[in-house]
Amino acid sequence: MGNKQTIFTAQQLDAYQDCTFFTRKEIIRLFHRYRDLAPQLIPLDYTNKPDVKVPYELIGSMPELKENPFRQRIAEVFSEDGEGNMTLDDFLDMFSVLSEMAPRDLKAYYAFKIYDFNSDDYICKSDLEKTLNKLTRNELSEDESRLVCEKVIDEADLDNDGRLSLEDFQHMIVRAPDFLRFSPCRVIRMLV
Ligand SMILES: [Ca+2]
Ligand SMILES: [Ca+2]
Repeated sequence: MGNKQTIFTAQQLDAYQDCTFFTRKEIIRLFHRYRDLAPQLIPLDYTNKPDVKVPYELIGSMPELKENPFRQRIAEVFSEDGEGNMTLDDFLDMFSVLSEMAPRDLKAYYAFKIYDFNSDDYICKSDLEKTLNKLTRNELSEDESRLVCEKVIDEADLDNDGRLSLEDFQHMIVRAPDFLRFSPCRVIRMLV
């Protein structure tokens, strides 16, 4: 036990560094945050890749997520099981994309997946309504919400198929980058 760091092998740390925007130090710090969520579940030795997950309830209660109306969708999108229960790899991926170092294109790609509630690779009107209701914390009436959604689709739907593909969405983001920031008032002002 003389080694300071016995959680990962050097190769594992290299791989994590390659797949995320984090330094070794940050990876180890995030590992400890991950483990602290469920110390009885998560071993301190990851060199043999333990097959364990932290349940969504604990992930969603983290300070970075607990105020975010999309926390459950975020966890679902980043979890391999699709239900928000996270392996360490899922967890590091999520924080990497949410970090300031992640490029806007990558954030937009994941925002699209998060807003695509039924995971059919399009944001349709009902996805957009759900997104809007979460962004505004249900402050819009049904009519207002429908109106905004129609307007968004009308403006962003470049190929006129009545729904937003990733490409449509990326164009919209370029014109209205604040959409990525999950800020209700700004989004509404911008869209209406
Ligand atoms: Ca969809
Ligand atoms: Ca379209």
